[in-house]
Amino acid sequence: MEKTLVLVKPDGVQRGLIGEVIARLERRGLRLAAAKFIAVSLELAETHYAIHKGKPFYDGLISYITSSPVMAMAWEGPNAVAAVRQTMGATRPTEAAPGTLRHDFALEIGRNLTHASDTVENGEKEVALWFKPEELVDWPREIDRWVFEK
Ligand code: IDP
Ligand code: MG
Repeated sequence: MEKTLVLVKPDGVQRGLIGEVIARLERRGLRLAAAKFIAVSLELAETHYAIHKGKPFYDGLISYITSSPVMAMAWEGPNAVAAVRQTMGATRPTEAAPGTLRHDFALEIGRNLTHASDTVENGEKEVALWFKPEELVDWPREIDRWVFEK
């Protein structure tokens, strides 16, 4: 099953929006596969955001993500990566579509509430970076056949 990494970033945690993010993903029909509430180490932050190293916002991004705990989750389902990106909305909240999390709860690109993997390949890599294999729960959900066609 396709998996994607979701982080409720420090602003979402501080603002009490963990439940809102989870509720929207649950309602969409995605299935939770793993979750943990953690303080992000500098090492993990730098590995996770390695692709952005050298960009003007990199230092601010690293201090943002390590400033307060995050809620890290793996969600799964058919087209999970695309579905979650769509539910999050565009990176810049003022460009995010109404009804998306970033539109509904954020204003600034540097405080945009969530992270979600951007490709299927990165979904696999990021889930493996944030979770040990034994932390992933493979479970049959009673309603799966009413949400997943196959
Ligand atoms: P994404 O989170 O939508 O995948 P990316 O381009 O991968 O967006 O950027 C990672 C994160 O870096 C963004 O979510 C945002 O928090 C931060 N970021 C990206 N561009 C800027 C910027 O121009 N200023 C401040 N922060 C930025
Ligand atoms: Mg990204």
